[in-house]
Amino acid sequence: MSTPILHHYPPSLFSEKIRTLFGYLQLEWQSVIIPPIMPRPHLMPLSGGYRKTPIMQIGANVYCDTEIICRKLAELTGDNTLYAPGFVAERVARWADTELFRTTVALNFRPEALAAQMSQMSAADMEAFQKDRAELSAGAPIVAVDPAAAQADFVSLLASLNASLRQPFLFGDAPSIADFSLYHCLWFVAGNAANTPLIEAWPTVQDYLTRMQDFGHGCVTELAPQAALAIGAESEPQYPDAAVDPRYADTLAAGAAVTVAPNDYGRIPVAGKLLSWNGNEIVIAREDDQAGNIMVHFPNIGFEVAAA
Ligand SMILES: N[C@@H](CCC(=O)N[C@@H](CS)C(=O)NCC(=O)O)C(=O)O
Repeated sequence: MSTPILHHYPPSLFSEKIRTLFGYLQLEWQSVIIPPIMPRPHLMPLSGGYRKTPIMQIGANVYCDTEIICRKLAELTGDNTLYAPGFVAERVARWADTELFRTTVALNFRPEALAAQMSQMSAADMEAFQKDRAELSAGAPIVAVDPAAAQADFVSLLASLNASLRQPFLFGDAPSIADFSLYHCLWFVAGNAANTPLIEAWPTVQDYLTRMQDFGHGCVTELAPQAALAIGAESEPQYPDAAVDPRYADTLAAGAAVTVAPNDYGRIPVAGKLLSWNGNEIVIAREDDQAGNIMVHFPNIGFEVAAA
């Protein structure tokens, strides 16, 4: 197996979910640091236009969205703990990655939290960042929650978590996929100095955060974006095992020209030939001038497939 490559940037919370999973699974990986805003000229040839962060690459196979990245890492390592609690853990993970994520973004948009963040950014960088994120959400704002309501919601979450965590992780002695999704949201909030008083009131939650943080980030080496693109171009993609399941694909058959896009924000369609579609995953094949033959993997959940 070639080493997983993660295209990410340090403050990205969804990237922290994967970095911590690398730590838990004690994996070796290569890190490509991308800019927090577009353009990303060495990454787009690999992803076909998908622009959320992070993106994982294994040779000429490219994984978009942490849902499918986590499944791939569990499969690669033969891990049998992450998905062991089943339905409930998968649904808690989904809730954290969508609803709780939006609450935490709203929380970090409180004036005092924005001021703490902005103190590390120049006015020009802040303006470029806001313009980029407006394009990302394309008229459908990610933050639709009032900051004060987000704070009230978040404090009640902390109180409930603090009172109910009686074991090291949400579903027992080993972490499940739900812990990694909950953790990256808590990490994002805890990383803003304005939120310190919110978190420090809850010792059990703090211990939980420390337990997750102690997994570290695995064994990482740096890689230049150009080198990652060259790896994609030089590698042959690995074909998926699963076929196109008509229960998901409806009228679309293997080989159909399709586009795949997230159904929330950053709805940039990626075009290719449908290879595989099952309950967990959609895979398309692309031919790219710079990256060569690439297979792009998306989760079944949160994405829309259309005939091209
Ligand atoms: N559902 C996606 C969400 C990813 C996401 O929203 N990531 C943020 C960064 S933490 C993002 O893409 N921001 C815009 C960007 O980096 O271009 C996943 O699980 O990977």
